[in-house]
Amino acid sequence: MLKRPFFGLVLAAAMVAGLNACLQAQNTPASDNHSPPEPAPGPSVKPPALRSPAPSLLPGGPRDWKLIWSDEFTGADPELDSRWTSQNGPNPHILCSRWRENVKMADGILTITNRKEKRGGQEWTSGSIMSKQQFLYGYYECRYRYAAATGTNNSFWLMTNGPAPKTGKRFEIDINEGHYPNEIATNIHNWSDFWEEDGHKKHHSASKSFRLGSRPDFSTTLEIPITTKKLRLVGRGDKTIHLREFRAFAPGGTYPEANAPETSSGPQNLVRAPGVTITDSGHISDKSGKALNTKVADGQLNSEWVSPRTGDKWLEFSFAKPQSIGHLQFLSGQESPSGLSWVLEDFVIQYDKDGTWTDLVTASPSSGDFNLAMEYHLYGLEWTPSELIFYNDGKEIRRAKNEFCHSPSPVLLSLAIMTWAGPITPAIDGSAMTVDHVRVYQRKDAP
Ligand SMILES: [Ca+2]
Repeated sequence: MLKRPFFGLVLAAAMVAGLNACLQAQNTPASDNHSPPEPAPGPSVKPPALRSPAPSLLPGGPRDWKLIWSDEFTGADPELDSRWTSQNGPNPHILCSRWRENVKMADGILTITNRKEKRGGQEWTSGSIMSKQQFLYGYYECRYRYAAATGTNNSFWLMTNGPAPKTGKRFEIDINEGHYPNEIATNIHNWSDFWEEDGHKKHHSASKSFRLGSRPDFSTTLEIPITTKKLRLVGRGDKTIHLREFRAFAPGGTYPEANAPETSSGPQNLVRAPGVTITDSGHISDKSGKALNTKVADGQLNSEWVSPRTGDKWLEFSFAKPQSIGHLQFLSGQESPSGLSWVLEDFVIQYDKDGTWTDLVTASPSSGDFNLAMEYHLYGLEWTPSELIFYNDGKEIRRAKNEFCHSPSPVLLSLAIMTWAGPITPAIDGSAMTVDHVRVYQRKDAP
């Protein structure tokens, strides 16, 4: 998310401090701990009454883990500065400067607020904090709620800070860069090795994002644009795909809404450019027996490609030469007098990266309208010498090889305003990311 580490200070990991002795995470029954507050037992508790902490969801269960650090945000606001360092200054690569004044600890919740105000040479303000302690392998968990506005990046992340690591590389692990209303984005960056390409400084990163819930209109702006000759959409599960239009755009500029027609003045849909070949795994043909896959790229929102119900279901776009792509979108489903059906909710978008199909976006069906700003959810990472395993509400969502993340890192909680998190609107003003807890565990048998 950040181009450079934004703090110059180096903080050695001291002995474990800040361990919240009252935390009995594993033994606390699951509950929505925000209504109503429960008084903690015992005569020594002073008001305000402590809420019962929400339980952690540890990989394989609590038995194998010990808590080594946590913040439940139960103290008074000034105490935050004993455990965290706040950013205070502008961020040229995003749309906001970030300040301690935008961060508040009260009643067991950390609140980071976005404001429309000119400060630090930018039009918006927000906040970002970094733990003073650093940690290595273990399980990292944060329970939080997104700011309820598009264009906001609600992140829980790790990044090396200080001198170059003795082992591995400088790295950034985005456990979640959350985007309202329903996107979870994970990323692993190598910040040691760079090269020049098309006049831009590049680095290795491996991102994967997830959409919860289902909508007929899907769109995503890629944090890091890709360059590829091939792109494909793969449907999963036994459900016919009705794909009405698929669009890929070059990075930058203003993209149309996925459920709105293209305009002649807008950016060019790269899959409709001359020289693009569209193939598919099979399709339900029209009466004349003609292939219908070109209907996903004919500029018409009501003409569609219909896949068979079972078997492989994919649609592939091959470009005549490599294309730089910064935004993807599609419109699925079929509208009838009885409503919308056949919304594509279980799919992967992949691109050809050096001859291998590589996942860009994964979506899975889930019930209801997902709004990650409405409820608190758990975002977790198990970091081992060999793997990085990402979790959402205790469910594994991504597993990647750990190729270079082998040195201690602080924990960061950051809110940002940025175009690749969605449209920038006045709704951002006053919106807030709220954090209930952040915890770091180690395996009991860790060396
Ligand atoms: Ca169409």
